[in-house]
Amino acid sequence: MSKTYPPSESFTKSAHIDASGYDAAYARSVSDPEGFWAEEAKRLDWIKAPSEIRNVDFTLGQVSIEWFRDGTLNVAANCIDRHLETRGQQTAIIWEPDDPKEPAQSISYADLHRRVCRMANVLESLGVRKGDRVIIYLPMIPEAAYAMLACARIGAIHSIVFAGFSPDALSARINGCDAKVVITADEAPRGGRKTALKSNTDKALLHCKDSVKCLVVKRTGGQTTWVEGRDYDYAEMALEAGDYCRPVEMQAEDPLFILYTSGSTGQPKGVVHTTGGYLVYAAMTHQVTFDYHEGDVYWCTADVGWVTGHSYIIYGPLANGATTLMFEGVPTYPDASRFWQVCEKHRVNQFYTAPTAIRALMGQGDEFVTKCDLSSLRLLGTVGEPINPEAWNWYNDVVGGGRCPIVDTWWQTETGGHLLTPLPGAHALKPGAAMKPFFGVQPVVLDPQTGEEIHDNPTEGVLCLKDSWPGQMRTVWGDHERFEKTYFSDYKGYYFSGDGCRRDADGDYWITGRVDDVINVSGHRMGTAEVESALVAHEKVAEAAVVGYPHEIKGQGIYCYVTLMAGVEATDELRKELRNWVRTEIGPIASPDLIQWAPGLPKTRSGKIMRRILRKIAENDYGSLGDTSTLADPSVVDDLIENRMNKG
Ligand code: 6R9
Repeated sequence: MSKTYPPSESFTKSAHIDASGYDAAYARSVSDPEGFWAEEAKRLDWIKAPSEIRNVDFTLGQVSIEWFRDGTLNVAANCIDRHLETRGQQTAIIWEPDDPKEPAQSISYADLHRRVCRMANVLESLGVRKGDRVIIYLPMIPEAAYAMLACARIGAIHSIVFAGFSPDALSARINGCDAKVVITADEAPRGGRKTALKSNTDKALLHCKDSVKCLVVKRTGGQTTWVEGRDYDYAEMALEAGDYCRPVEMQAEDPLFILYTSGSTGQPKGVVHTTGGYLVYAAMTHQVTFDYHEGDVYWCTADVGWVTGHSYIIYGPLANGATTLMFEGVPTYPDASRFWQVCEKHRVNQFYTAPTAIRALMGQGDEFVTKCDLSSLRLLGTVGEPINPEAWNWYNDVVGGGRCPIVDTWWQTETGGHLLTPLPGAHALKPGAAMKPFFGVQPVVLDPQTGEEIHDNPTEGVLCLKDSWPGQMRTVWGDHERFEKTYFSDYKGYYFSGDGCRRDADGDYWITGRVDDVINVSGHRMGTAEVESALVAHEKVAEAAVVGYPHEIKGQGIYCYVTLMAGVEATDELRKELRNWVRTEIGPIASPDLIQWAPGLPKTRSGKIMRRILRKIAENDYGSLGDTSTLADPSVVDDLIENRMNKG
């Protein structure tokens, strides 16, 4: 049994939820979901309070998910207006620019109200009305938040395209949701470099309807070309725009946003989230998971281009009247100390990031962390992928100084908010475990072959959800059939997450990764994450990705791509050493068959390793790599192909 980390007495004392509080509230949330969520809905200011709480059907062919159906509200009014009286002068958003020499900004709730109203009026003057779609293609600047909230204010549906995406990806999304307006900036500074967003948008718009308008925020003042009658200068228009714009009354089930996300097949899907349920869920999870208290400074390092940025930089925190930090830059610019310097500078209390960032920083040494004053930190969080125990321990010891609980939050674009996570004042943490269901969430482990629920512990299988929660996606934009097929057809009557998981003897959940990443070696099923975790536990390994490849005798063999720590020599000796290392860490069945030195791994711009590509290379099938254009650095693929291990 590995070490567990119970919450400290002092943390539990002031926490929103302690252990018995969790047990009681969880039990109620599943035995009386109507009563539970009717109560939780009161977190929001409704124009008309809902009387119908849930209408849910997971039956294939008639999947339908509705929460708070007859309620009406406005998301922007909930995130801004209702705070004005009590905290108008409190900082809503701290903005920290890419370049630390540029001053940070503090935007109060009163400022935010004015800015969002102006942006809303600008959008209205461009013809945007309730139900219209607006694409947001911006850097991590305050205008991105204004744009989101301005859309919500007038009932327009936003769809954010991460600023790292190409013109092709952008035009596909503009056309996919038939957007009226694209909001962009001249350039996006990141890590000391600049991406020419306006010029990308110009290219994208060549493939879109002529009627699409382009609203341009000037971030750097860089050179742009201008198309009269199509392009509009945001700063100029905002000067003219009025300071007030009335929030539109929305139905709870009116769409709030669309966010495109990739699945295992086909083109990215437009995940649709709606107004009432999404906001209740984002607000509640933000408060409870991060144990957010009035006055705290909270920082989520994600980009608003991903769901984490939607729920946990903007909507959840602002609905709670929090101070939320928006960071334009990257963890390693100007150097590997930047995250910690920002924490020190703004006295951050809760810090939420991704394991990939933790691993990258861990490889740079402790000094970058220890030279900063991190005494303000009270809680740490991770999201996006399983965290290996070494990274967890480093995060805990070096960043958190052993004082800060770590919430390992498992969720997806599709889920709107956290589904599995420890609650920091309630649960004894286990490094690498996503632990417990959030309130109202009913995870089940299914046998992937039979689709039957497994009730005994410990166990392992595919992770499904048996019932709905308010933050669940409602449909795929324009393609409800695809929604049903993707999530409700493999296991009838359940929402299928696409992830595998383990439930230990205590009933705690451990995500083992996407089920398409599970490999079967000599009849033994193994999570590639397990082998990866073992490899990165070795002091010379910075990062590793493991996939299966066809093996004559074993069925599948284990193929490892390994990135070494800076300065470590790649030798055959070291290969042997690593193989033995994994054998002793996990057992002989996990012994790597092939180890390829990888100077870089193919990652999406959000930092997820693209295992699909690594599998193809390992399988000798690199003729059909598929779309590599969304990779952060497509050139790493060529190097991997060149140096593939089992040639011929
Ligand atoms: C929020 C987000 C979703 C996929 C998900 C899973 C992986 C996310 C995780 C995790 C292990 C965690 N994932 N959180 N795996 N532990 N705490 O990341 O959304 O980009 O849609 O990705 O990410 O595989 O299915 P999204």
